[in-house]
Amino acid sequence: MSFQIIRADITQVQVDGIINAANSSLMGGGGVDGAIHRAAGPGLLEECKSLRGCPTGQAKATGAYKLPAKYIIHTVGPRWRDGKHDEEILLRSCYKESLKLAKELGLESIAFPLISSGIYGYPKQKAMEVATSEIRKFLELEDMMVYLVIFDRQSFEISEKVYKNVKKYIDEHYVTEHLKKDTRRSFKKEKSRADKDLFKKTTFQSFDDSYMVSESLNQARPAAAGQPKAERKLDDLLAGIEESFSTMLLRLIDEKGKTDADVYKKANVDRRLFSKIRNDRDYKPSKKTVLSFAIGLELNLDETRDLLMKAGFALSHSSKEDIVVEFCIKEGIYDIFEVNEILFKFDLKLLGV
Ligand code: AR6
Repeated sequence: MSFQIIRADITQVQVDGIINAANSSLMGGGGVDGAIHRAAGPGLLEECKSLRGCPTGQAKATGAYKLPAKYIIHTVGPRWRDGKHDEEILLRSCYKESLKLAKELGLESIAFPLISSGIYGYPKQKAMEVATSEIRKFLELEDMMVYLVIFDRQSFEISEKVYKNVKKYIDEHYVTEHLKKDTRRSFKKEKSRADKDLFKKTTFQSFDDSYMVSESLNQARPAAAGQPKAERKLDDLLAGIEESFSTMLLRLIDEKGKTDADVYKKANVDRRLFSKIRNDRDYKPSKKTVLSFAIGLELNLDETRDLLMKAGFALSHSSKEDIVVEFCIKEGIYDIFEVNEILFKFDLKLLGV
């Protein structure tokens, strides 16, 4: 394997080259820079002085002194301002330049911290995307062992208890490849049973309730005045069936008393994507996007299934991502970064766009 994300203190990782998230003076600082200087000893600062700084997005190498490595590559990440000041270009450049230098130095293994994601304030998820995409791009052409070292407890650590519970939940629910067909068949059966139940339930309820409560749609709507009850409820039912993903999403936002921005931010979905969905009644989202909204809207499992169904998807027990999201919803974990931490911990695809 040539790329691994690990959780460790970078000064303890046994590699040929350690990348330092430095500042442009190269004179040491806090965070990982401080830790590397402390572990390497004063000789490092002496050599850094002779380098006379380093511009943002560039990289320079020194010896590793007391660290168990051959070199330290110092790179200067951008400070995050608002994402509109070339932060991404500069951060990508840090990875590109460090990887290029490591190759020139003939290093076979290197370890990166998550550059700029600490004191420089680059949003961690975005920093992670930049790091992983640049490292992967490099490894498509080159042969090197690259570690991305995640250290920060607050953003990526999940408690042992949560880890055990998620693992147990996955073990209990994960359906392996050879069982998939059966699941699909039973899903179809379940779905047609659910459809029949929904029909029974709504027709039955429509005659004696003043609220039509559809278990599948999981919503309660007040009856409109001046319309015969049964007719009203049939209208509601048909409206429910015809509702598209986009319409249902917007309705849920209203019903939950949230603003659009609350929801797409909480779902970690890009504003432009959200406005596309808002403007296109028939927008076909990816499953990941639907699940991100389910978390952003704090939907329960039934609501999540309904929203997925509107987009032509279902929660599947042959997908570990789905099982983890199901676990989080059941446990009321609606912080998308927490959900992503768990997904990350299990080496699964993260939510959000
Ligand atoms: N091992 C691995 N990762 C670490 C370690 C460690 N020992 N310590 C911190 N991290 P930061 P920046 C993580 O703040 O954002 C310095 O003062 C940390 O959790 O070290 O690029 C420099 O001199 C975070 O995820 O670097 C600059 O002035 C990541 O490393 C400025 O900070 C980067 O956090 C650079 O800020």
